[in-house]
Amino acid sequence: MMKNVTIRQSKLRLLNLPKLGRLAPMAALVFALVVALAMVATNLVGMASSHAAEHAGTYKVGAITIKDAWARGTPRSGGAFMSIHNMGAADELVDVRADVARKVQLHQTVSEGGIMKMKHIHGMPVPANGMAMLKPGSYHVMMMGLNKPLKPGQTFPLTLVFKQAGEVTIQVDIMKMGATGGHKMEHKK
Ligand SMILES: [Cu+2]
Repeated sequence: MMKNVTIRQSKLRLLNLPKLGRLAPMAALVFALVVALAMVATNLVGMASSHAAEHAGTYKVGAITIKDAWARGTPRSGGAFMSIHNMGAADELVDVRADVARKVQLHQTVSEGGIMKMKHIHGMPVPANGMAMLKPGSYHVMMMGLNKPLKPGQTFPLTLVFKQAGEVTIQVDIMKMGATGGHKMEHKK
C-alpha cells in the first residue's frame, strides 16, 4: 500500500510540474491539493475493487459459474451469499456442505402473512442461460452452530451441489459484521 502511494505521488509530481510553473503559487498549491485528493480517492476505489478481485474468486463447474461469495462475520450462526450464472440448460442447487458449522442448509426467506420466515429448502432453481442470487432476505446458505466465529477478512470453503453440473467447492469471503442487509430473524427448528 505504501509502495503504491509513493508511486502515485511521484507520478503526480511528473504530471504537474510543468503546469504548476504557469500558475500563481497559491493557485498552484490548491490545484496540486485537489489533484492529490482526486488521486487518493481513485486509489481508495482501486484498492476496494482489487481487494474484491483478490478474494472473491470465480468458480466454474459445467455450465455454472459462481461469483462473489460472501458471508457476514458472526460468532454463532449466519448466512452465505453469492451469484450463480448459468450458461447452459436449467439446473438446480440441491445441497450445500461446509465443515465450518454443525448444520449447513439451503434456506429461503419468505413472507407469510406479513412475517418474514426462513424455510429449509432442498432445491433452488438456476434458470437456463440465466442467473440466480443468494442474498440477504432471499435464498441463502444457512450455517447454524459455527465451530468457530466467522472472522472478517478470512475465508472458508463451501461445497455446492448442482443437480446437473455436479459439485464444486468455493471459498467464501467473510465480511464485516454489519455488511449489507440483516439476518436477524429467529430460527425455527
Ligand atoms: Cu436462514
